[in-house]
Amino acid sequence: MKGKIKTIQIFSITIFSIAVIFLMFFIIRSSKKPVKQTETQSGKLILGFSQIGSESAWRTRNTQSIFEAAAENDIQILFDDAQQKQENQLKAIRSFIVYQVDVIAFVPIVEDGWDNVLLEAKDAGIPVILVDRQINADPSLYAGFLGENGLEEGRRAARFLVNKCRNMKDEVTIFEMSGTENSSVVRDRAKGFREVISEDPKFKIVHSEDGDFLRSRGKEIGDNLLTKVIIDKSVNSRNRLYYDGVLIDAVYSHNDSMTLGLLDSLDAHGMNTTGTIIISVDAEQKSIDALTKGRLNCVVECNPNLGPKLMELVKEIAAGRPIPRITYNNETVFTEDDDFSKYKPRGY
Ligand code: GYE
Repeated sequence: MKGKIKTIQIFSITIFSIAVIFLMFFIIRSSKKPVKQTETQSGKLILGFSQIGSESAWRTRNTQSIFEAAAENDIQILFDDAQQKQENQLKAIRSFIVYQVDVIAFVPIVEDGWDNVLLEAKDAGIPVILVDRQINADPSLYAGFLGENGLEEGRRAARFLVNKCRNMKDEVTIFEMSGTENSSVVRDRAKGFREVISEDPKFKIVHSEDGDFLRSRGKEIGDNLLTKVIIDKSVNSRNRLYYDGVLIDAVYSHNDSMTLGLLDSLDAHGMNTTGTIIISVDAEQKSIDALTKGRLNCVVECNPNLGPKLMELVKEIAAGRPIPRITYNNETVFTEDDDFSKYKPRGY
């Protein structure tokens, strides 16, 4: 009997001490507040970054610039490539909120449809920075914008054309290749360009075609134009472009990828359109090379290197300090009149 009591005592003491250990464990655990894992674990800031995709050399360089600058600033990036789909960006931003990143930055592929997800970020207390493109939304839903001044880029393209055609009395016909529909950058590049050419009625945009910022689309547009030229025997010139039988004096392309696509098409048809003025935007190396070879007349720079400035803004906002509503990147214009020997490698 004594033995049995002893066993029961030992057994109950063991159970009791295990229970105590468990209890202590839970008390310790529950006393710990679920803090953002950044500060405690790595002490690093975490930036959730949603990129729209990799549709152009410009975009690829833009992404690289952000990763390089994050590494230099010891900022951890949660990165998402949305493959050109807004719904993927919305999903990515929601996952950043769940993860409780310190700051969210994203390139809005189009202008509309962001209010709800940005409200969720605001409710979660996570500041948001717009990168490269702008949106139509309640301004209180994001802290600021960093990127290009698309309006000024459009104006610069037009100013080159106006100057180039200053001695031309007759009508100047323009064929426009525009980028991703409903994106702020297309809205602004189109508006800035029209603002300047509208000062002289001789400038006429005969057609505007959406090439979605893609080289493949640029080639398609070129092929369509050229096929028409070849079929339509009425037009006798093989170094000029025509749209619906109308001679095109100038092409205004919203990005280099589409422009290079158009040059691909001209090459494929054995045509060199030295007679057509071609103006492009971005200034990637391949288009600067085409400019120096006389295949383009003007390239308006859009600077993809937004990384360093973005990390500055991320650190400011994470420290609870305000950032400017708008921060434009520095940009220039390259033209056929430049001293090409002064050109530096573009890096993209
Ligand atoms: O011009 C183009 C890219 O948003 C400014 O997007 C950017 C544009 C750039 O696809 O190459």
